[in-house]
Amino acid sequence: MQEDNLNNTSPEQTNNKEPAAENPYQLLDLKLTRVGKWAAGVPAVMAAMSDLVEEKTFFRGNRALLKMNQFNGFDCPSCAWPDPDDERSPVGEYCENGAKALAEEATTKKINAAFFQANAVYELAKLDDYKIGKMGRLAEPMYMPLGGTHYQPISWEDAFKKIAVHLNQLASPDEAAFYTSGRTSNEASFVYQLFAKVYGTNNMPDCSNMCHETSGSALLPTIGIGKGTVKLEDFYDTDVIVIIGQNPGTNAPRMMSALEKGKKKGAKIIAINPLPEAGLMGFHNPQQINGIVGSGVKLADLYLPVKINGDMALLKAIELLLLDFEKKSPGEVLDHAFIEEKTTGYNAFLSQFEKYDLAELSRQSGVSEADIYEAAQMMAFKKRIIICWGMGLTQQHNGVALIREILNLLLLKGSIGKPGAGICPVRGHSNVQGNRTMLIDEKPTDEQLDRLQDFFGFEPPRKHGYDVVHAIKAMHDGRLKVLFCMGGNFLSATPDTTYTAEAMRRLSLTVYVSTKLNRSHLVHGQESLILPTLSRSDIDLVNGVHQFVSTENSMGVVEWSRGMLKPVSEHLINETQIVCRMAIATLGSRSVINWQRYHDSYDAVRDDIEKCIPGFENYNVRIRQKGGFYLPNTARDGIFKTKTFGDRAPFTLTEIPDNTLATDEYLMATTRTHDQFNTTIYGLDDRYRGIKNERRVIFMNSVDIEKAGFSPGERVDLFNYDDGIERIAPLFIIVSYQIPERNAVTYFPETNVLVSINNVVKESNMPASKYVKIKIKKHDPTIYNRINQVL
Ligand SMILES: Nc1nc2c(c(=O)[nH]1)N[C@H]1C(S)=C(S)[C@@H](COP(=O)(O)OP(=O)(O)OC[C@H]3O[C@@H](n4cnc5c(=O)[nH]c(N)nc54)[C@H](O)[C@@H]3O)O[C@H]1N2
Ligand SMILES: Nc1nc2c(c(=O)[nH]1)N[C@H]1C(S)=C(S)[C@@H](COP(=O)(O)OP(=O)(O)OC[C@H]3O[C@@H](n4cnc5c(=O)[nH]c(N)nc54)[C@H](O)[C@@H]3O)O[C@H]1N2
Ligand SMILES: [Mo]
Repeated sequence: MQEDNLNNTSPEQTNNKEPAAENPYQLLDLKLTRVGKWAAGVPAVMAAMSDLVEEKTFFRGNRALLKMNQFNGFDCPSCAWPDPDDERSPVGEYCENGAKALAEEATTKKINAAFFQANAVYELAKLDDYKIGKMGRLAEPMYMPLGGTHYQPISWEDAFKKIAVHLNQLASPDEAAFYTSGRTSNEASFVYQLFAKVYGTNNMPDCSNMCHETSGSALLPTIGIGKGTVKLEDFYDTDVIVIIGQNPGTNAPRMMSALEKGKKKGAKIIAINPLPEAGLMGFHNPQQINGIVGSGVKLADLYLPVKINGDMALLKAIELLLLDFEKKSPGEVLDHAFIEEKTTGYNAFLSQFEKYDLAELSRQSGVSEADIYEAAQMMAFKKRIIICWGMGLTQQHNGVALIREILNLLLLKGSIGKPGAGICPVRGHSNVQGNRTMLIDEKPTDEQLDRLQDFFGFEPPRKHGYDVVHAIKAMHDGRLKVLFCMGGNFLSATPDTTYTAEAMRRLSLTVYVSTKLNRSHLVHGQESLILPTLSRSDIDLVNGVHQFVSTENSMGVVEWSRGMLKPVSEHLINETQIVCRMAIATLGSRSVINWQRYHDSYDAVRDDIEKCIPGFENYNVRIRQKGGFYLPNTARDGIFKTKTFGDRAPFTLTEIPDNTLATDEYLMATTRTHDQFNTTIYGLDDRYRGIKNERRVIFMNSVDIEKAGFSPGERVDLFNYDDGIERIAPLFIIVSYQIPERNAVTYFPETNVLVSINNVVKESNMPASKYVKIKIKKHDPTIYNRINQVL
């Protein structure tokens, strides 16, 4: 390993016997720059290009960029924002962060057996995630034997045999779990879930369990579908767009073009966020020359600086005012015909407002009465409202209730299920929505299972399986023994890092199908396999035929995707083939399914998806049509087919949470920088928030900094005490920022160590990683001794 890599190791972590589960506790060299008021523009173009140069893939990468998100190209591996149905920019239908994602996988650097022979896992774990990711693409299958210190090469054949031996010796199939991150294609996902079910378990935790599970839990019982209802074109002709708990400038940058277009047609934008994110405030469209050099467009007409978890009070305050306006202008604010015909529970909903008072709601939300009034005014006499949300809501302990409150608001206005109106949960991973549609779900419904049973003639397991949080607990107490991961970075993405690392080390086998090395490979089970695979931009040849896969975006469009880069190694095989070969090795003659047929052709997979999942009629024909096809969405058409409420959407009664903090406590949200994709760290800056070259920062309000006797730039340690356990994240730098008092923001995965495994969202069981109670103390250089004790 190179010298400079070792220099980044913190001495304290080298004392541990196990490979470090966390990034080195070491600071880089923080520089503060101006906080951005605009997103994209020239710096974004420059940043995108510089990542390609750094990854030594400029020409390869640029050629690929021109194909990304084009009708005949491949789907961007970054976010799930849809591509325009009609025209696509010939210069490039991508954004800065899409280009970074591509640079990350298009790199020609690779790591193979010689690399693993030269570097013990223990040594690799001393590097930070940024350096680990920059090592290059995984180039051949690797195996860690029991008690081993180095991964060693293994043939594909032997790797599948090892998996088969482990899976077949378990006392029950429920001792294995099959995780999915959200990049896996529809074809691979379908085959993967089918394998798990034929093998005998519904233990299919997935990244949704940390992402939009909350949205699904809120919506499925209330509108009959767990997805959003709007299309891209709805943004182009609407009255009001609300963006709450989401940072589009960084995490869905192509959404900005849609917002710009809507805005030009007269839509007003309201942004609700504890941070004044650059991407909410303004936008320079890098795809238009005047956007690169000109003054850009102002986006948010109104910015509401809500406190962390103050959203419930804010939403109720807006509703209170709407009801008040309605009294003054009867029939002009609420849509009574809609309420009468399509909803239920209106009277009970109304009666709760007797107990609410605007001044109190304003105090609880942190937003001034005047601002709340303005927001309510902007919506009161408009009929078409779109509400978008992201992790700022779904990762709150009351996230399900929050999303139902959004629905309450739209039901009052009759603003769902018609053009220019509705809900838009902005999905994360590029095919996370497709994974669910393909039945990657720990709680499949009986109808879904019946269809599989009828078509394939096997009896799928009916018992619900483990989600992410349940899986970690089951690993910890020995109920799970094998964890198979289709992509992702299970250790770093999940909460309570110390606990989760313990849990993972107890497994008898961990298997990772991955494109890049990450920390989960280093904190592994007793035996471990790394299976390298093709990425979305790679050419996927099966029996000499250039294959394409399909994905579903955030708005339910299924579209094809065909890679065009030469793979970095001849040892890479695609995810579908990995599953089929694992199935053949594990199930042998026990299986009624012809895995070889799927192995040899994605068309065969699509033919069978069509038979088992509604909405995919004529899949192989329609997927070849320009732009793909929309999946059916009853709620979009204004039909709410719910189990409990018939054809009506219910108003839900929700509570305002009590967010009282102890005098030295703060409420912390963990979030993303502009330079990462989840646990993949592209760079060490967070340009729009004015941070350069550091990730161990904590954003605090200047009043809090002063009250606590700290100063900006000071080094502190962070603590969480949920469940009576001390959790420590050492060595962070205070950055004074425009954030509500008693709130703090840090980046994940570094602060996942502070999120208790029991701090979950009610009903969806997601980690509440944007609602973490912390204490902040001056940095104590002896703190590391205490961490070692905890470990
Ligand atoms: N470049 C890039 N793109 C990505 C990703 C990435 O990591 N990098 N990740 C992908 C994935 S998997 C996902 S799920 C999405 C995530 O995209 P987002 O949903 O935008 O996720 P975050 O950045 O975690 O946080 C969103 C916002 O929530 C705000 N927030 C925090 N607490 C609260 C609160 O109590 N109330 C309100 N109203 N707001 C709050 C934060 O200030 C932040 O602006 O992006 C996807 N796209
Ligand atoms: N504290 C905190 N924790 C969070 C969040 C938060 O906001 N705060 N956000 C949560 C959210 S929204 C999500 S979605 C999860 C994300 O959790 P994951 O999806 O598990 O994590 P990623 O970092 O996206 O996974 C990155 C890894 O995926 C592999 N990979 C990339 N592309 C491919 C591919 O095409 N095929 C295969 N097989 N592997 C590939 C690479 O090896 C890479 O290292 O994290 C969650 N964790
Ligand atoms: Mo996500």
